[in-house]
Amino acid sequence: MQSQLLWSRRSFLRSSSAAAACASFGGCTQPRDAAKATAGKLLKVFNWSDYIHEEVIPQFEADHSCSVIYDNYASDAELEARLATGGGAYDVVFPSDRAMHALLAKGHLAKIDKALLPNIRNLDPKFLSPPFDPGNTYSIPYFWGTLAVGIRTDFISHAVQGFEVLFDPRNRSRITMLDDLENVVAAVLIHLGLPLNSVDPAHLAQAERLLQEQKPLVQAYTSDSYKERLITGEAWAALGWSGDLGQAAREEPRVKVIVPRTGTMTWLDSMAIPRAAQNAELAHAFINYLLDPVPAMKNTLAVQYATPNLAVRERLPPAMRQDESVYPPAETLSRCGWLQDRGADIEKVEAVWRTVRS
Ligand code: SPD
Repeated sequence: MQSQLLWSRRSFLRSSSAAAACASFGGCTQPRDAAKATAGKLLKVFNWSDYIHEEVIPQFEADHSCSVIYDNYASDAELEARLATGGGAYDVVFPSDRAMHALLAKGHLAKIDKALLPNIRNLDPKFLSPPFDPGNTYSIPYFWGTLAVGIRTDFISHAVQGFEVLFDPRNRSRITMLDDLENVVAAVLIHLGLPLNSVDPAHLAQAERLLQEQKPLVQAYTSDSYKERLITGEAWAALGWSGDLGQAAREEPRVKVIVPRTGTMTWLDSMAIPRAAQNAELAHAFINYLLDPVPAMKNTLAVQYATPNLAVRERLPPAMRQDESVYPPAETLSRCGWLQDRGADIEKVEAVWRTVRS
């Protein structure tokens, strides 16, 4: 069957060096039997925007003689809401470590059959069996990254250390913040020198005060358009995720990505199969394909996030392997932290966000 694209809300990336870099792997390693079994089927994928190379889906369709519907989202909250209502009936989704807690607690994910994922051997063991999913029963690592800051160096020429630039009145109406309560509150707590997972009412009150003071400086709370705003110069400083900021810097060299040396939040997005998936077999084939070094290299070069795929990382062009905005030095990472599941206390963080966004 020819590639039958049923795209909706596509968000693909191209990277010029991908083809050359992939040649070194000598082609894809997809089991032939798997391709036969999935022929003529439909796969529904729900992924973050700008999180895949533009050739990867068409190539998977061609290899497996199947069709893919590929939809995008911009926040964990959107994914959680979609799975809660059963909308979309997706076969593969990409929750962050934080969302995994919520989705597992609500029973929204299906177990993964690792026997169907021979390419799992390409993953760096240090990303396997994360605390939120011991034994990778429900999730397989996709990319990891940091909460970072992007600036336009032509408008902000002084030295920037990290989050402080987001609260600088000189950048009034030129600042964008993620539209994501946990990420924003974590950034503010870190900036204030407080634990990023704190639910101490005094700490949260400080965070709320600062966010209220910052409000007149903020151009937009957005989890997807900040990349474009930095590229055009409409925004001068943005709180964002490292790879999206890296994509902006690739397009516009006056964008600089800063991973705060004081430490920041790290996160890991994984591939998972919803319990309501209609085609678990094809979902496994797709996950296995994304673990294959050829598509995984294309994706890594395109998205500018850090790969947990060792087979890819070892072959990255040195400039990217050594890029500290993608792979921060161990010293910076030692000061970083992950979002924790705060149980019912999350309501206190949500209350801060409600007040700020009202
Ligand atoms: N454009 C892809 C963005 C992926 C960001 N995932 C980050 C999750 C942090 N909670």
